[in-house]
Amino acid sequence: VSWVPGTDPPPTPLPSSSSRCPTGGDSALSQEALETLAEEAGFSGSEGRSLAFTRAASVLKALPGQLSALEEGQALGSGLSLSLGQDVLEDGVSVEVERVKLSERYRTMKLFTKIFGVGVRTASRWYQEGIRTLVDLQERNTKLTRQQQAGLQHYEDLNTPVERGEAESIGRMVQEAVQRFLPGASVTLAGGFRRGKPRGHDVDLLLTHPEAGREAGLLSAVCLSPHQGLILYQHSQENSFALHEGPEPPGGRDVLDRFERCFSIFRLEVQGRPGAARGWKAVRVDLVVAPVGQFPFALLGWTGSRHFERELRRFAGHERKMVLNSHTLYDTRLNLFLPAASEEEIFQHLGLEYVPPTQRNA
Ligand code: 8DG
Ligand code: MN
Ligand code: MN
Repeated sequence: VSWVPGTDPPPTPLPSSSSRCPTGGDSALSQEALETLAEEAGFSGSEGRSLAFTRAASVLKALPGQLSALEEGQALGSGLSLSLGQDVLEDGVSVEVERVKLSERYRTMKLFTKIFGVGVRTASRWYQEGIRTLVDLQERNTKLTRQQQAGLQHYEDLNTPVERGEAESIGRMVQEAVQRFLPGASVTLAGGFRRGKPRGHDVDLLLTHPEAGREAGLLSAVCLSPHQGLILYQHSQENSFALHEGPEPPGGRDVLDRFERCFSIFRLEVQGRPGAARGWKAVRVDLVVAPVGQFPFALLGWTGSRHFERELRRFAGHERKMVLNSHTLYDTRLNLFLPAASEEEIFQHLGLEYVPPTQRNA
């Protein structure tokens, strides 16, 4: 079975009344427009609508070349029409997207949620309190967590894309530190860079050791050791995954798994940075440690994209009655865990053709 997430045909045919493009006559429907609408829906707490727009955006990305408005509409399906609402359908999507982009709430929410450690809830509360700018935040002595303080302090750097070369340097730095504490341990670049993206918002590194158990505690050694001032901020979390608790992944915001991990900000030396007064840059780094037996699952999970993972897990559940997460794959019909020594084996268990990382960008 060959499967690309987000390209399933729409579950219901378009209603005949909208045999034209569901997005208005002017059809300035772009992936970017849909992503803006997804973001705005997320800011308003409408997760369902947000997901509908995200799905539509990735369907659009997967469609070949230029399509007629009708073909486009059919591919995107009626879920999108419902999410857009009748008034938007009549006025056209581009009008709605412009309205969103200009609205004070959207702009402020975007500004605040780009602070490391600030989610929709906090941003929304600040907006309601009348805070509008980063200067407001500082001047009003708003209560900030340690993470948010670091986020505010390094706001510009952390919102400047990380280049592949920078990610690779950080990978080497961590590799060196890891070798010192635990020879034989390995460091793998995951996230968007593994999917071949030239730049990203952070560096995702996955650590393991070929002998199960040896990896335990590795991260605190790397993150907590006085690391020549290389780490500007970090918060760590111990491994809390136990197989006997069953296959259900944990809940909680921004935590999709229970590996030992460290969310950090590194200080990366950079040479000849144009326009920069200093020779370094703050870079967000996620470090995760997986026992070797769970490594392929962790690698699959931490390679993303988020949308790909969501669709793959949905496929596993709906089509195969299996629970897939970053630790294991569990078959609920056979009542057993399906072990895997590579990502390829996970796809085999799911009855899917292997999807290489560069094709997981949807
Ligand atoms: P970017 O950084 O370039 O923006 O893109 P990315 O690399 O695809 O996004 P990411 O936010 O760094 O996430 C990479 C993958 O990590 C994503 O598919 C989700 C996955 N991931 C887990 N567990 C957890 C977790 O507990 N927290 C977070 N933030 N991400 C997790 O598998
Ligand atoms: Mn990333
Ligand atoms: Mn990350």
